[in-house]
Amino acid sequence: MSSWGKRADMLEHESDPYNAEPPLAALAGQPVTATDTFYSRNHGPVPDIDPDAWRLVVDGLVHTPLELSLADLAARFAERTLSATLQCAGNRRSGLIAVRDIPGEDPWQGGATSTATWTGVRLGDVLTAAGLAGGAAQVCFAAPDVSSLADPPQPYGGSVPVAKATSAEVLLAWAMNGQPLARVHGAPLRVVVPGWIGARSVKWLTRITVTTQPSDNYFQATAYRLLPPDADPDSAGPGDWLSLGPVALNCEVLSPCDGQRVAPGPTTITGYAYAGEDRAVARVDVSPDAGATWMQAHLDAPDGPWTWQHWRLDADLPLGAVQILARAWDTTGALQPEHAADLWNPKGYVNNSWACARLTVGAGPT
Ligand SMILES: Nc1nc2c(c(=O)[nH]1)N[C@H]1C(S)=C(S)[C@@H](COP(=O)(O)O)O[C@H]1N2
Ligand SMILES: [Mo]
Repeated sequence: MSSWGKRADMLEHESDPYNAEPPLAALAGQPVTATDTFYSRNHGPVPDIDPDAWRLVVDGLVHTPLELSLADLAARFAERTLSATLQCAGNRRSGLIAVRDIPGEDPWQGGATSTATWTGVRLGDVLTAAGLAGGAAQVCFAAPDVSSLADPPQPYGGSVPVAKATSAEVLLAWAMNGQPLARVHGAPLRVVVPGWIGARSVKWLTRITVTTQPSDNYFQATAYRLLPPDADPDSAGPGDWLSLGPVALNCEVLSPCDGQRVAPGPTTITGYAYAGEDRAVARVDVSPDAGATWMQAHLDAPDGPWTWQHWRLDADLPLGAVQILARAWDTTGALQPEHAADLWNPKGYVNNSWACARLTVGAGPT
């Protein structure tokens, strides 16, 4: 075990704040990610909240402001359980850094994506109890973890539009994979916004405020925005450029892994594909020969409408250096973009270029 109860072979980008992803092989073939394997992304120190003293405040543009304990939430609202994938907007940033350096941002590989079953109540049910008042357009989330990435430092926060917040899949979760939520994943209560970038699934939730405008928190207004390549991230201000919300179509090769040596002959290539909000994965193409020929992978059924899908293909790999490519299509007919170079952006978000694993195929020890 390494920090925070995670498996020993986590790829730890930072210890404080704790930022770590599993090796890709650990995600292979697992529709649900074990909690000790689930990536964790933090912008400040992990709070230690006394669940008995903790309260959730619901205020802003509501008819009846609420203050709820965990027991109140469980008693007043129906319990729901749902499988959902979380994906960080920085997932696969390492592929963008390979194009051009991105100072100050972690080089996440494709492991900043994981899936869990979440248990709690619908955010929509809580908002119904509070009663949305006229002008309600955005639902803002506030947490107590203070991040020095903002200048001056500020607690983490974010928001989603009312239409998403009141959708049935958006949960306030107190359990993950059937266990009480771990501290590092947001205990005692976090938001889970399936289909949207992980940044909106605010952990250690203490306040929900209904407003007319998106949250002015640094992590909503300034970070998690897609800037054009020539923009200066240090001078980009609140509200500039595109605020990231719904996840982009993406995929990754999980096994064999990039850099691995494998024996010649039949090999099962596996990976994940994920389409995010409003779409599903329609097809995954895999090329065992750097794009000269493509075959369609077998897609496993998803664990529900809000999760990734695993895929696999049996291929006969030739001797020598082999480059495996994978690319997903979604149900709107969109295909992932080919090159990371076309997607490079100053903060290194949304690398959804074709996945690639470079292997050495040879006899001898693998
Ligand atoms: N309070 C708080 N919530 C947060 C964060 C944070 O730093 N503080 N990080 C966000 C980001 S960017 C991601 S990708 C997910 C990661 O959730 P996990 O650590 O449970 O995997 O949490 C989100 N919620
Ligand atoms: Mo993230």
